This record gives sequence, C-alpha cells and structure tokens, in this order.
Amino acid sequence: MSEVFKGIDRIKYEGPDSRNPLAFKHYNADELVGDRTMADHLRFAVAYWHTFTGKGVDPFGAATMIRPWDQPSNPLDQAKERMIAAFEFMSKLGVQYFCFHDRDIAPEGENLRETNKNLDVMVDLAKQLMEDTGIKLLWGTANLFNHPRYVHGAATSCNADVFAYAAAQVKKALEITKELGGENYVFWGGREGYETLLNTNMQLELDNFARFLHMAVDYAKEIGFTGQFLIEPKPKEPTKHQYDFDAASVHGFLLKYGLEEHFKLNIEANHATLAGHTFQHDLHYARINGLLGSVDANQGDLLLGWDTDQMPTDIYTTTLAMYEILKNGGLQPGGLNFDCKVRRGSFELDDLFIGHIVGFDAFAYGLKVAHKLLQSGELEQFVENRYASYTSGIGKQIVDGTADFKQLEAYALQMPEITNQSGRQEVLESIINRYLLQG
Ligand code: XUL
Ligand code: CO
Repeated sequence: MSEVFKGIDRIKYEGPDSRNPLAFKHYNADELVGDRTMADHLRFAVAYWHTFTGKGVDPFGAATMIRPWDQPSNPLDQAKERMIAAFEFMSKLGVQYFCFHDRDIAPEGENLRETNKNLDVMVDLAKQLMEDTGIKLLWGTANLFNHPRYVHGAATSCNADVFAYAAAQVKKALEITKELGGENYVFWGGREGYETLLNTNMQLELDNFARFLHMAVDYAKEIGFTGQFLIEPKPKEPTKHQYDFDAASVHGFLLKYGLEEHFKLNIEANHATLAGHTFQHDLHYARINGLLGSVDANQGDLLLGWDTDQMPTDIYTTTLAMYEILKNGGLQPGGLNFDCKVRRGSFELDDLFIGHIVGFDAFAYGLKVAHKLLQSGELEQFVENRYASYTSGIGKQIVDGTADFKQLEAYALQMPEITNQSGRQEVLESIINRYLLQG
C-alpha cells in the first residue's frame, strides 16, 4: 500500500515555544534527564487496538473513523494494509514500541486452526516490519473478552470448554509474543468477574483463574519465554465486578495462590480512578510492594463513570505518575503504553498524531518536573520528619518489634499530654505547583 499519512513527516522536537500541533514541545527523545535519555525513561508504546483497529463506535453510534486501511477487501488483506499503515504511523511518530492483542492484528478464521494460521501470516509481516523500522514489541496479549464464547468469562467461565479454548489462545499468544521478542506479556481479565453472585461459584472461579495463570507460567518456562508477566487491574467494565479489582486486591490474589514471584502489575490510570483511587495511589501501592512493572497511560473524565481511555494531557497527574516511576527506578522492561484513543469526534488521520504528541509531551513535562522535585528532596525531607517519632525511643521499639501492649500501656500512663503537628498539605501542594510552574 502507498503512503497513508500523506503530508506528515517524521515528528520533530521543536521546543516549548512551538505552535506546530505536529511537533513535540517537551518530548525530546535524546535529551538527558538525570543519567538517562527521555526515550529510556519513558519507553512509549502505541496501542494497536485503539489507534489502528478502533473505529469510533460507541453504544449509541456507528463508526466515525473510516480509515484508508479499512476499505473493503478480504479480512486478511485488510489486516495487512492496517499493519503496514501502523508501522508508517509509528515510524513517523518516532515511537520505540507497540503493544497488541492477538485479535487486533489478525482476523478470526472458521475455526481455531484457521485463526492461528491467520496469526502466523500476520506475525511474519510484523517481524519483517519490525526489522525494517527497529520498532519493538513492549507486550503482547490475548483478547479473551470480545467473542461471544467469552460471555461468562474465560479462565473464570462456568464452562470448562471455554477455559480450554482460552488456554489454547493464550498458549498461541505466548508463542507469538516470544517470536516477536516481546519484552512483557499482559493478562487483563476483561470478563474475569461476575454479573451476579446469584449464579456464581466465586471460589471455583478464583481457583480456576489461579490454575490458568500457573499453566501460563509453566508454558512460558517450557518454551523459554523470559518476558515479564503482568496483570492489569481493573475494577469493573465490562463486568459488574472484576476479580483483578485494583493493585491491592491483585497483590492478595498473587500471594494466596503462590504466584507473586512470577507477576508484576500493569497499572492503568483510568482503571485506578474507576476503582476509586488516584493513578498515583495504585502506582505507589505497586511500587512499595515491588510490583510496579508497566503502565497503561491514559486518563478518564471526572464527570463520567466509565473507562473513557482519553489521551493523557493532565500534567499534574503525569508529574505525580513520573514521580512514582522515578522512585521505582524506572519501568524497564515495562514502559508507558498509550492505551488511549482520540475522541469519536476526532476522526481525521492527523488527530492520531496530535493525540499521541500531546500525551508524550505531558509525560515528558511530568518527567522533567518530577526529576527536579526528587532532586530537591523537599517532599522526602518533609515525610521523613513527619515520622521521626519512630526513629528513637518508644517509636523505635515499636518498629524494631521489641515493644508489647504492656510496655506501651506503661509508657502511655506516664506520658504528658500528646502534641501533634500539622500535616501541611497545602504547603506541600504549593511546592508541587512551584515545580510545575517552573517546568
Ligand atoms: C481495557 C484495557 C485493555 C488491556 C489489554 O480496559 O485496558 O485494553 O490493556 O487487554
Ligand atoms: Co489497558
């Protein structure tokens, strides 16, 4: 297929004063922030499903994005045209990575054997295009939620045949992710949950979910796939309740089933907010538990109660996210996957570039601010002082595990009046604003 994104050249960095919507204002791939380049810190990826397969359909309306690669032809030819266009887009954007579900890149055939054949054709093409462009696979995954067979879930379906089919699908997805040098593999439990407890054996479903993940760990070992396994929490949507509710509930699940050493988390901003947390909360919880593996970068709409998957433009949020990521020592082998889509009304081809550019810039700006904030140590110093009572005396005994209730009672009985100090939230917020406004 000939050039699709005509009139758009490789996107360049033009600096903060640029008014060109098709240029980076803050993301300057080779610029050093601390001891790493921006590209190394940020490890951006494009999400194949939103950017190349999505068409702007919503529950009330048909497709608004009629792409050149979606012109009538047989499904496999269409998939090839889409993939060639995808690599043109990604090369022009200058992104290092992409992510895909098996069903994003190849159409289903009449049966599983044919579907797998279609996948093989598309994997060969992907391999060639990856070699030509140097673009790499951040992660692969299997779509276990779209087809009607997954109506009651996949690994947590009440139907054992569905469990078996899902296993076959993940087996193949692991093989192709390995074949393409994928650095991670994601499990998002799209329909692993329930609609009503009245028809649900939650105990069996959770046990089966763990059995499924153990089988995946074993198979990865068998084929020599060494990429990082990631679970992506989400509390609801499409199901009413999803088992991988948030970082803390996945942590509990991993510990219960002896899976903790095999998995990290892929934290998505809009999933955290759906769970009633800030994005920073889930990143922070994952980080302090050694589980922060990768990020799905996007943002929700505070006034809407669902997963809007918008381009991340809020620099306050990206700053606090990068603050957690820097404290984590980065995300590698994970990265920042742009699991977000342009709005249904933004249906022109150049909107795809502009959406990614504004998002990359928001994270690059957040990175620069978070780096300065961390270097200053202002927040760390405050928090350290706030908990100073645990570094000596009775506090140290509590932390060292040498105090018991009787000792603490004796201490409390002779204690003069307790004095607390201000939490100074507004002072800390003014510090963040100072760094944000300085850039
Ligand atoms: C859905 C979602 C998925 C996963 C991959 O909300 O985030 O696209 O990232 O299956
Ligand atoms: Co996601």
